[in-house]
Amino acid sequence: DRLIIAVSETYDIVVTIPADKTAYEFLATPEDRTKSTSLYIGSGIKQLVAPLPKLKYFEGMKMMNGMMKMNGDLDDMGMSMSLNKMDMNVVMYPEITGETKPKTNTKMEGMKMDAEQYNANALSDITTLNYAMLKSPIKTTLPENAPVKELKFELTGNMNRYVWSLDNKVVSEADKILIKKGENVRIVLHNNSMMRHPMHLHGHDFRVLNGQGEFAPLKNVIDIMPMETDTLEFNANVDGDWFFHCHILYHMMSGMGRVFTYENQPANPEIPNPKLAQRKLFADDRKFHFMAENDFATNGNDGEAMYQSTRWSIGTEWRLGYNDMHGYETETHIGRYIGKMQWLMPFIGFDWRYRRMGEDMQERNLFGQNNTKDKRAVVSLGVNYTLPMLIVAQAEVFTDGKVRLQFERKDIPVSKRLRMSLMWNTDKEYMAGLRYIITRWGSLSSHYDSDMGFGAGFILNY
Ligand SMILES: [Cu+2]
Repeated sequence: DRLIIAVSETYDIVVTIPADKTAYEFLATPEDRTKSTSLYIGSGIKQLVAPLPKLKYFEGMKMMNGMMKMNGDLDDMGMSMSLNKMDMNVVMYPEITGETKPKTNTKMEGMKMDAEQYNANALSDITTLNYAMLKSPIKTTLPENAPVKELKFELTGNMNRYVWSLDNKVVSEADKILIKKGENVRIVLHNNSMMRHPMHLHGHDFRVLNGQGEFAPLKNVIDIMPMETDTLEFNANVDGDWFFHCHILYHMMSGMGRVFTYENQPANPEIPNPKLAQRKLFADDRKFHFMAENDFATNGNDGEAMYQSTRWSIGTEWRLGYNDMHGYETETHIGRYIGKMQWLMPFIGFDWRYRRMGEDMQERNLFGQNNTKDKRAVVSLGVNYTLPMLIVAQAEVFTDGKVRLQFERKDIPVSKRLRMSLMWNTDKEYMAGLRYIITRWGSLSSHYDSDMGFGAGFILNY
């Protein structure tokens, strides 16, 4: 059997030890399967478990690429998923779907492919335990006749920018959720993001409505897979401000949570300064993060640095040639991401360039505008829009009257380690590049660039 335990989830498991002089291996491994630990249950001859095979990450990436609809919502193909019964990640688990392509299992015949291709228990003889199988040994029903408050949350996020939220709002952008003492609170959660989120509520155990009726299990963490909808309920019976959040700490820090608070409750003596406490909580998702990379190439240095938060972006790109003819160029954009999917980013920009062209050389852009100045320092207004296939379209108007349209797609996965980038703009500049990822922080690169020609180098990234 397999049991997938989410971050911060806890289980007490009762194991029956067979009385046949055999020690059975109990193997635990993190989800990325890089390490493992085992203990042996029973005494006698050790019965070993085969180590779990490596995940098929590339299959997982292809699966995720097919999941999103044009408006950014996830496409559940008409399956109503809940309680971990279907798991898109099975495409990455070789023990379920085989080493290379999905196993053609006799069990599959006659089943509707769409609905069952992610049902681990239909695909394999291994049993994958899920929430629908949990049952409380005692009745867990809530007080009858209590008023019911229903709350709905959509788990939202942006894989590209690593923004995580509820209903597209981070903690510091949302109000506290007011609940009344005595009422039964029902929470419906739908995961419209591409990652699993173990949602955790402080101060209460909630019932997971999993089809077990009066014996619904009590938990305080529920792991919700992409496209799943789950319903929880609890009786509001403990005063306080209680954090409800994704327990993947990176997601929590980026703002995936809410504070539940009781109406008209007495002041909490443990929080003498509520304003300060709130400011500290909000500081988490208001933090900026820094990224930078530079390609040390035979034809120059090519790089960028970004300083970004949930909504804001300050970014600089540079191209520094090794001589005046190639020139030196930087573009800085300060913008704000707009909308649920953050596909739109209006920005103000600052461009600076120095180069020395030959005396008779003139450049003309696609709109017939001349481009003669060797020194150029201009301010701009512009907008980025992310098109399908993650192509970023950029329109920019500069203070010297120039207009530029640009299309760029970075990081096209060609194979596991090979990435391609393409760029073209109306200044008739273009670039095509390949990078081969060696480690997390370094890649080999080669690119062709209309300004600086062919180059090969090494990209360092932070
Ligand atoms: Cu999360």
